[in-house]
Amino acid sequence: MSKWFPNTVRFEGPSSRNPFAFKHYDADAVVAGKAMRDHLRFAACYWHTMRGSGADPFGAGTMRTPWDDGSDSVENAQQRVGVFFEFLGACGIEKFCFHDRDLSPECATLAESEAALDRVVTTVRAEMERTGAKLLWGTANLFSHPRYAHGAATSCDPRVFAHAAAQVRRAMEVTHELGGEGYVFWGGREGYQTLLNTDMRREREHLARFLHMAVGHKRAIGFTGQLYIEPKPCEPTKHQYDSDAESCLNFLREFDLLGDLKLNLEANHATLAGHELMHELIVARDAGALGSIDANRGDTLLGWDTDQFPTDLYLTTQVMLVLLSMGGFTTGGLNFDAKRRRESFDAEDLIHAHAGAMDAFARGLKIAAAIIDDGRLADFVRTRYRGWDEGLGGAIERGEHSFTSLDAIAKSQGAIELESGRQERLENLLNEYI
Ligand code: XUL
Ligand code: CO
Repeated sequence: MSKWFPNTVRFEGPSSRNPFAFKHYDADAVVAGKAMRDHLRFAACYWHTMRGSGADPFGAGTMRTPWDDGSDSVENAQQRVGVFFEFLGACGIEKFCFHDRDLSPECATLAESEAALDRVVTTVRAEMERTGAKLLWGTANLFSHPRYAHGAATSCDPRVFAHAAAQVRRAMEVTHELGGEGYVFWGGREGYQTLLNTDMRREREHLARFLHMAVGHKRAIGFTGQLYIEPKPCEPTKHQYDSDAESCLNFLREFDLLGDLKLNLEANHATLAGHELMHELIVARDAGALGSIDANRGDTLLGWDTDQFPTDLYLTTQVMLVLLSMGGFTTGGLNFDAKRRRESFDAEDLIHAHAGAMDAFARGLKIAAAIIDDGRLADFVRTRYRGWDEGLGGAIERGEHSFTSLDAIAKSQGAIELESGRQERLENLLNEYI
């Protein structure tokens, strides 16, 4: 039993009223031909879970972390790692994600920071071996330190580009050493606050150059994990170059990187971009680039990245509908890039937050599988587009028509009578299962 997390969450079924039990997530239960754990591939993130203090722009941290002595020592960092793996075990989470600088402190020089990281990674490796937990992806923090004020790969100062390259180099090696299945690029400060001081063409080219170097280094060290880019439109900068799924795909195509990077899509980032997460997922899926998901949500009344735990069954159902439609994750997973509210400061709140989100996704999985099994939703869409399967539509799709030939058809085909889109009926169908 864990000292800090004495309640181990296990599956008790939908009638359980135990706040420390799963009502729906039963890791071994088979849904749509696969165990739930293999569909959902849950991961906890180190940054919010272990390093989130609860501080906000108006107030200090509130989280109670009695295991943490508050210092920047390597020993304290190692102690935290042990607590994190206890937490994973208590919650039944089998994967995790980290930034280099969440794990270990930033020191006076790059070499010292690397040495500190190596020591903490030794503890991480030992804990992974002890518990069997796996690394979903790693990343480097290229946004917190003041040197990144103007960006990292897109900084106006090439010395910053070099520092960022060195940091990613080591973070990628550590990810590889720990058997990570992926590596993420999120461009926290890769954007601008004002175009008056910004050479956007150059900055985007530099970002592409940086990513090509990352691909080169990945090959050089024999890392076979998947590289991802994580779209977000803004915050901290006014505009980020990786704004949304479509702009990332355009960027990757423009700079010949689409074969090497997939997308890691985050729910709250989609909201900030003015999209539904389902839209982002479908854009990526249709380009063969849906890699992984940062599972969280925003708040409709707060227009910023609140990173709340996902508990909305409509959201989890939509995610699982798209995931099942593409046959599920390969290297990716559902990483809870989510933090407790500032007012939920007890260690046990970490458990409630993650367990509830896992249950919400387990229900989303069961609901989506049932909707697919039912078949009416897919049938409706198929029938709606049936005009394109043969005859006129088939010929247009095959490229057999021109404006001239269609002009003749349009003039002779008579009045067009449309069929209803039946949105409300389809929403009711979803509710039959939710
Ligand atoms: C920030 C965010 C990051 C990335 C990894 O909004 O989502 O935590 O997931 O750098
Ligand atoms: Co994220």
